[in-house]
Amino acid sequence: MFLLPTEEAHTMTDTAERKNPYRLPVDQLKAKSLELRRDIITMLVEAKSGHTGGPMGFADIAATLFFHELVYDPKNPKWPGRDMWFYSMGHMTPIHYSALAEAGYFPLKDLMKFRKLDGHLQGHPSSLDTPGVEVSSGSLGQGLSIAFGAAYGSRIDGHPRRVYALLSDGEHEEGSTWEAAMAAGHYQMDNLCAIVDYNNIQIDGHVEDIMGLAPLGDKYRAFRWNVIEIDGHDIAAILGALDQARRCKGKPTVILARTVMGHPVSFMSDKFEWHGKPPKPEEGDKALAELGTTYAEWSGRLLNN
Ligand SMILES: Cc1ncc(C[n+]2csc(CCOP(=O)(O)OP(=O)(O)O)c2C)c(N)n1
Ligand SMILES: [Mg+2]
Repeated sequence: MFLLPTEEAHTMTDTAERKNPYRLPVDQLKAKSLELRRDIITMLVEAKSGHTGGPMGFADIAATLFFHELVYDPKNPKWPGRDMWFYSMGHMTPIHYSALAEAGYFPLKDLMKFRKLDGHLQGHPSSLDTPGVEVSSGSLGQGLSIAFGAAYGSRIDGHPRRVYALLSDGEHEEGSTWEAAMAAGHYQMDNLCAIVDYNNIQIDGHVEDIMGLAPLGDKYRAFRWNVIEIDGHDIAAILGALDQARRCKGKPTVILARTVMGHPVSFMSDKFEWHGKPPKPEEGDKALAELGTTYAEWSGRLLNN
């Protein structure tokens, strides 16, 4: 039997209660994505370093995954019955950590120690330090291979879990992504779902100007994938795509989610300059005002929970 390194053999009891612990409806998922965005801005102002734009753009997808779709137990991160997700885009930690904290993996106040020496939330995720982080990442292009391996192992095990590879558009410039795509198509890995944060932005410009990906859907179809294209800010569409992916048999699914970097903050939206910098305090105030709160209110919420 194939075993993932830290896991014990699963039993029927381990997997019997497989469901998301929240299963929030659409309106509450929208509210949750707003909370995640407030967390991101607040923790980045406090940290004085980190990535703002990508995490903000991915908040609707993360809210839907963590508060409706993924199967996990925040009090038992290594529960053998869990789904697995891999943030291949390691720089997206602000959204990954805020979702983990809001889901109950660790206290919200830990977010205020993002990137600090006395905290456990590194700039890029470390599976040795942070509960809920399945694998360390940051070197782009590795996540789909890792997810493919986990999906293949789970299938050999007869485990009902689903495996999610959370990918960026920029990292499709890495050849290893395409090796994994080819393997997953060939092996008909229908327990694998990739979600691409298709914001058309990478570190210093637009993806189409630097190394064009289009037509990305056709490329995945050529590699024998089920392809779903959605607006990555439409929560009902995200739910529908995840459902369709779950029901697709004989093929892995890729959800190409069109997102806007920095969304919905006016002065961050679709600006590659916000890829890798935090808001200065006055920029944080402006962003939080657009998100309906203040730094004092939201940092107070984080520090007291
Ligand atoms: C293998 C590798 N090469 C380069 C980098 C440096 N890098 C970090 S983020 C990034 C931009 C990639 O674009 P995308 O992942 O789409 O990021 P977005 O700007 O949309 O958040 C790059 C080149 C890296 N982390 N890993
Ligand atoms: Mg991008």
